[in-house]
Amino acid sequence: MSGHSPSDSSSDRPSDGGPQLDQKVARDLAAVSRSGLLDYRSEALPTWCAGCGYYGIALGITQALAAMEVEIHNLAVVSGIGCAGRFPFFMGGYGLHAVHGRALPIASGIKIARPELTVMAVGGDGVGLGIGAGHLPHTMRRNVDITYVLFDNGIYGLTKGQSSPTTPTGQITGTHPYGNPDQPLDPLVLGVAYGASSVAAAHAADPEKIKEILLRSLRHPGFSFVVIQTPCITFDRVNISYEKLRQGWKPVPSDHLVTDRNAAMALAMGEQRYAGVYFEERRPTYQDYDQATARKAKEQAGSGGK
Ligand SMILES: Cc1ncc(C[n+]2csc(CCOP(=O)(O)OP(=O)(O)O)c2C)c(N)n1
Ligand code: SF4
Repeated sequence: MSGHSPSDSSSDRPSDGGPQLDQKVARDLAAVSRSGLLDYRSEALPTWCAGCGYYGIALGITQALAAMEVEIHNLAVVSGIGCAGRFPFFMGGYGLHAVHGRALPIASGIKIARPELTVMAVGGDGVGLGIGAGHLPHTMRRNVDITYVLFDNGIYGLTKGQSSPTTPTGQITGTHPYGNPDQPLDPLVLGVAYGASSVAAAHAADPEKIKEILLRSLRHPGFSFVVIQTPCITFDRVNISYEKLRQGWKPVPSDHLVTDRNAAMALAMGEQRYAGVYFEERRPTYQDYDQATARKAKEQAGSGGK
C-alpha cells in the first residue's frame, strides 16, 4: 500500500498562490488522505495531460474499490498500450501494462489462475476495438468474471490524434485531414450483441456515477463491460467535451428492464446516451465451468478412468 503525505506535499509546493492557497491545498490533500483513496494509488503520479477525462475515471474507480474495501493485495489491473493503458502504473495492487490489445486474455488468465483476485482490464477505444477487438466477443461469451472498463475518447490519444474505431464519420483527425470516412463502432451495441453478462455506461464528467456503476459491475459474477465516454482535451476539440457530456447524457430510464437483452439493444442503438446499467444477467461463469471440469476429471481419475 502506498500514499502521499499531505503535509510533505504541501510544504514542497512552490508558494505561487499565497498562504491562503497553500492552506486550501493542504486541507484538500488532508481530506484526500483521510478518504483512504490513496491506498489504491501507487507512488507514481499520473502523466496524463492536465484536464484529461481519465482523472475523473480514476477517481470513480478508486472510490468504488475503497467503498468495497478491496484489499490491495487482492487487486489486479491489466491494460494494453495507450494513455489509458498507463492506468495500472498509477494504481496500487498488482498491475500489468501488457502487450498492445491483449489485456483481455491476460486478465482472463489471471482470474482463472487466481479466482480470489478482483481483476480489472482497462484500455482505450483504439486498443480495445481496434487491435484487441478479436478478444471482445470471446471473453464476453465465455463470461470470465472480470470487469473491463473501456475509456472511450473517440481518438488515439497516445499516438497523437489519429482516427479510432469510435471516431465519428467526417471528423478531421491526424490520419484524416479531409474527414474520417469510416462508420464508428458502438461499444455498447457490441457488448450487448456479443453476450456480455453485464453492460453499463457512464461519462468522465460524473465520477460519482462511475463509482456507482463500478460498485455494481465489480460485484457482478461474470464479465462486466463498462463503457466510459471521456474527453481527450489535447487531440479532440470537436467531438467529446465536458460540456457535451454534462448536457447530452441522461440516466437510464427507470422503467428499463435490465434483464431484457432486446431492450438493452434498443437503448444502446438510439441516439441518446444513457448513464447506468443497460443489461445484466446471471449465468455460469467460466470459473464455474473450470471448477466443474476439474471435479469431473478428479472423479474420473479416482474411478480408474472408467
Ligand atoms: C502493435 C502496435 N501497434 C500500434 C501501436 C501504436 N499505438 C500505441 S497506443 C495506440 C492507440 C491508442 O489509442 P487508444 O487505445 O484509444 O488509447 P488512448 O491513448 O486514447 O488512451 C497505438 C495505435 C503499438 N504500440 N503497438
Ligand atoms: S493525449 Fe488525450 S487521452 Fe492522452 S492523456 Fe492527453 S488528454 Fe488524455
